[in-house]
Amino acid sequence: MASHLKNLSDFSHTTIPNGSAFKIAIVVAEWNAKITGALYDGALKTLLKHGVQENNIYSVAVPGSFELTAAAEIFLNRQPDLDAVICLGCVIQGDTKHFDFICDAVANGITNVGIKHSKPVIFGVLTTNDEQQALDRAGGKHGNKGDEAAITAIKMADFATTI
Ligand code: DLZ
Repeated sequence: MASHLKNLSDFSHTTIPNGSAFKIAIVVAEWNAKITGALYDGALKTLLKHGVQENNIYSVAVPGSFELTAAAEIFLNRQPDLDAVICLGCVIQGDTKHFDFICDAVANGITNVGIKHSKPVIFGVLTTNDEQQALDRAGGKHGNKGDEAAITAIKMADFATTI
């Protein structure tokens, strides 16, 4: 059960829970595969580092980031015992409005799937102006957003099962 926090500092730097009890799916978009592959490697390594068992991690690929929403929805329908779904993609700005449509659709779609199933569905989608910005966030100078997505999944799975 939730308890009252003693002071404001309890909000900062919460420890990362042990993930050994959780079943987590990772859905990876194939578009910009060099980048999404690096996000995937980071997410997988981080889940394992925090105790998620290898046989409780389910990985699938979908063609593009637009498909992440449907894949998360299908996953949670077929496997309702999942504790979280991590969606990984990379959308790079081009000359047309495609970027805006995909980013809006996947952000709203992932949000709605999570609410519908009352499960954490994690937005691990890079939305960048160019490839270099994406590389910088997929194991480059700004870290790996796949790692962050994995930590968020564990924290939210813990939240959902202990609140
Ligand atoms: C079509 C398209 C374009 C132009 N750009 C990207 C992108 O930068 N990143 C990405 O993940 N996917 C892209 N796609 C593919 C769409 O996500 C989707 O797969 C197609 O529109 C088919 O539904």
